[in-house]
Amino acid sequence: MKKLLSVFFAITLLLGMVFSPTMGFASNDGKNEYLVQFDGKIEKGLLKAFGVKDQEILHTFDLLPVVTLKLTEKQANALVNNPKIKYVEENAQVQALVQTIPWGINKVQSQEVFNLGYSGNGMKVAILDTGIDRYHEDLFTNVKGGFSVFTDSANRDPYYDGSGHGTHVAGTVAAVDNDLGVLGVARHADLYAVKVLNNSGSGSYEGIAKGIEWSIQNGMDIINMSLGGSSSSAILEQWCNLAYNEGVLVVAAAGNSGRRNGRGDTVGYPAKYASVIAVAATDQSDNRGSFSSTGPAVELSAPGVGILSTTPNNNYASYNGTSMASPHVAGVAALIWEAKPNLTNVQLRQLLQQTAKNLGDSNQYGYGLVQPLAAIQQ
Ligand SMILES: [Ca+2]
Repeated sequence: MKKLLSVFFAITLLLGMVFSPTMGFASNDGKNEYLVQFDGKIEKGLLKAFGVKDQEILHTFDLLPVVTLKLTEKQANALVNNPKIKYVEENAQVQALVQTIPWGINKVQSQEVFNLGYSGNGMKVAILDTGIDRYHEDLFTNVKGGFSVFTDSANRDPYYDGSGHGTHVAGTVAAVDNDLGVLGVARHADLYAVKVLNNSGSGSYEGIAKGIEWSIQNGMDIINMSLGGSSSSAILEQWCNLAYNEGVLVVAAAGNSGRRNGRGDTVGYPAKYASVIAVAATDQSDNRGSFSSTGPAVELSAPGVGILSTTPNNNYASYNGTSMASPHVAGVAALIWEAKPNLTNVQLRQLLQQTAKNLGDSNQYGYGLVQPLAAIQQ
């Protein structure tokens, strides 16, 4: 029987942010603002001949023969064809390019660690998920490779993410530091799209095993699995153990089956295996997300409520889930490992535990919130 897994998210799509393209200044008299450059000196008489009134000459520049004019499209087209006019350009609106830093990035001390000189350089992080949109404006410089376990035409491309889940997870690990979009925890880490879930967010234990095998064979440092199922598999556990014994740090979402009262053992697989770090989700006040799975296997906590990150086609959205928490830990691990390259994966894991901020009930929070600053300074 093929056991089906599903992604640990899908609770709420809080908001979609689309950065709109630039627009000209439109006005209600059918005229728009244009920048007009003369070939030679400014000739206001020429403008008058084209029907431009004095009050429609909005500005005259000093250093170049350029004027700002209010023109109809017809006037603009006519001016373009005059030999005394060099350029006619619409005065396009320039938008301030702004990069939003999602709250979770500061919560896990990414900027403080960056200021010490660490940003995940040289660390290879495999995102075992629905694929990564490698053409995303805020990811493409960091996506360095990929592999799909599927052979059908809809799912065989690891860089096609029909779900958006994998692209979101990837952005939390390593969205690029530029003037747009968001910022990842480890802004210079290398991302690898290992597509083990199809465009509907489903996959099999066999597929995950293939993804883990690829990750080992291709020298991945960290595996992030923001996925899981409720049934155990001895074979999947062996694959996780194999990766761990080969020196890979294996991080997974604890699951979104938590009860509101925080009781019970609801951690899914593979997070529940001893070789895998199970990550719980917290909010901005360091409280457990009410959905976050609980139990003795929970090892670390990270932001997972209202997490803004990348989604396909240059979009951004805010999701909830332990799927969003796990990549915060994967990113933090990349930062620490870059700073302390001689640590084994077992030592790195111990350091993550020892330096986490205690948040209370270990069944809900494990050792607590990951805090790389103390780990790096230790
Ligand atoms: Ca960015």
